[in-house]
Amino acid sequence: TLKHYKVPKIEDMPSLGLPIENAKRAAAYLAVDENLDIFHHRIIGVGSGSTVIYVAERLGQYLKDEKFRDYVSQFICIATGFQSKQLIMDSGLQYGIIEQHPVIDIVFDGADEVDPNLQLIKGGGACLFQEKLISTSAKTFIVVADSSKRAPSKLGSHWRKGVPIEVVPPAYVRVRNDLLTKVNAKTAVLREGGKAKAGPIVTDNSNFIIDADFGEIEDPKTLYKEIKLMVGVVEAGIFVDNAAKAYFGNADGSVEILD
Ligand code: ABF
Repeated sequence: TLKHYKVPKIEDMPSLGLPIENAKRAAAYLAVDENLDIFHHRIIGVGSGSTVIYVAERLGQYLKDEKFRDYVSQFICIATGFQSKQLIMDSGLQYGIIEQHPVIDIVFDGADEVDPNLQLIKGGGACLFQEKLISTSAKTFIVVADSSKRAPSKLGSHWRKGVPIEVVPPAYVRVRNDLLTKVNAKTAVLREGGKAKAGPIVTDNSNFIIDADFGEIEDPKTLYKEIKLMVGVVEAGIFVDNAAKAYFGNADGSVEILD
């Protein structure tokens, strides 16, 4: 269900003057305010992307607030990649590793596309493996995004870059062929790196990313299983079954909540 707009009561929410940043910040702040149980949660997952920056910012504000400091300073924050590890440390929060904390109380992460059933495409930032590991290790997984990420109906109708798939490097040609011939991808492209396009992007796990376009995806769960079974595939950026809620921010600071 999609609930009505809510305007977050955030006194200290500065306006950056950039509508998209206001949208991301509103979603992130409200998601944290409504879902983080400061007194009982202890292991917190911090995802990747530009919206999660504001999740870390909000956690940092709680850390500075003397009413909450004693609790928030005890949080152990688990990252989904290099960027989120930096965010955690820059906010003054304690960083921990999933090997030591395999059960996470709550995770906040972004998405590239969210359908009305809370199914997601993720991995535009190439962190999908750790995002999958952490979101499926969390008791509660909350998505934060700007409202452009909302797919009106089926996944694949909206995010034009296809499904990101992490592959072990020597298998990339094989996986690309399998995607085209076995699961009818329209295109399957090795993601190239950086501005200079100097070779493939290399993930935090030293793997490559293939972006496979399927157009509108009829059955995300089945497609996910088919891709996962391909030799050389580490993870696919289709997330089904585990997001509890999604917060979509708008430029005016209002937020839509899907749960
Ligand atoms: C991560 O960052 C990804 O799975 C997704 O690709 C991206 C979303 O980023 P943003 O919040 O910048 O739109 O969460």
